[in-house]
Amino acid sequence: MPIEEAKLIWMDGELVPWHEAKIHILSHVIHYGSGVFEGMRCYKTERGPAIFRLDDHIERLFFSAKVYMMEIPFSKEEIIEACKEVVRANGLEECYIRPLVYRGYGEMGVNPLKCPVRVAIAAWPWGAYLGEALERGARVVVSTWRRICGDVLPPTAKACGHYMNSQLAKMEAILGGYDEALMLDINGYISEGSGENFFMVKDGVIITPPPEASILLGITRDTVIRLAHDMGYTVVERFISRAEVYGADECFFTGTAAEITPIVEVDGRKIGDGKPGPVTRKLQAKYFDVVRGRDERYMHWLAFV
Ligand code: PPE
Repeated sequence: MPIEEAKLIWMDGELVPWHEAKIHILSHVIHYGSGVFEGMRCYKTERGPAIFRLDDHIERLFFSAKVYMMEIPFSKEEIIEACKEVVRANGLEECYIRPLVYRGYGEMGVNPLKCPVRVAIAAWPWGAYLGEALERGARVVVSTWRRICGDVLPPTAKACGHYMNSQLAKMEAILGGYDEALMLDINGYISEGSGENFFMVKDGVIITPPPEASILLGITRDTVIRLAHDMGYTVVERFISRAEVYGADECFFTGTAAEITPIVEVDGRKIGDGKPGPVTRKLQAKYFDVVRGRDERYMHWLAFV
């Protein structure tokens, strides 16, 4: 998907024109993947544009930075305010927001400790992450690439370099004619997609892999767990085997970018009747109501810009 350009990008405290938001080629992040980032969505609501779970995303950004010993030269409050400012300054109503904390120009070599930590925040309009799959459901294949495990690279940190693992899985899936990859953890249990968490529904129970299955602790995953619970469903976090997925009644992905995307096929096996399932549809509808400020009970998750 080509980027739909906006006007201004926040860099280290200043708004700079889109095409001037540049860094030096010898910046540490470019060579060694030394950055951490977030992805948020801002939705149009009756009371104006609102960023969904902004505080939680910034909390995770600071956690990821801590894992990689990057001291962010701004407070959480300053970053939160900057995210809102970027949306306002670009006059956007619905957009994706990408804060990035990275090691800049200063020294070469693996040791990152003396490279400056810099921050950028961009926002642009971004449609459905998996395209038409949001409606018709995604065709998914289990990847031959295993998800990074915690004693190699900690999957709970959302770090730039970690996405080389996701890219291997994604390319394989796309070149094989599928919409997305489903990765197994190092023990062969279901982990997550290249940029989404995984859920399945069996006999009315909603099941998702636990934090120990090498997943990013997705904020959409947390949202869905809470909404499902409030809707009266039983939600279980436990290890899921590959074959168990083939027998699921429904499956879906969750993510800020992917939102709630139904999965209708895994490894050539139809899931349920091969169409997005009723529980998935109900959760999808509830999710869109919540992010667009149409459900008073969850207004505390909205940060108006
Ligand atoms: N797992 C991975 C590996 C992942 O990248 C994401 C988000 C999730 C789970 C879901 O997390 P959350 O957004 O908090 O519910 N992926 C982001 C980046 C996608 C991209 O291609 O870039 C996103 O959805 O914003």
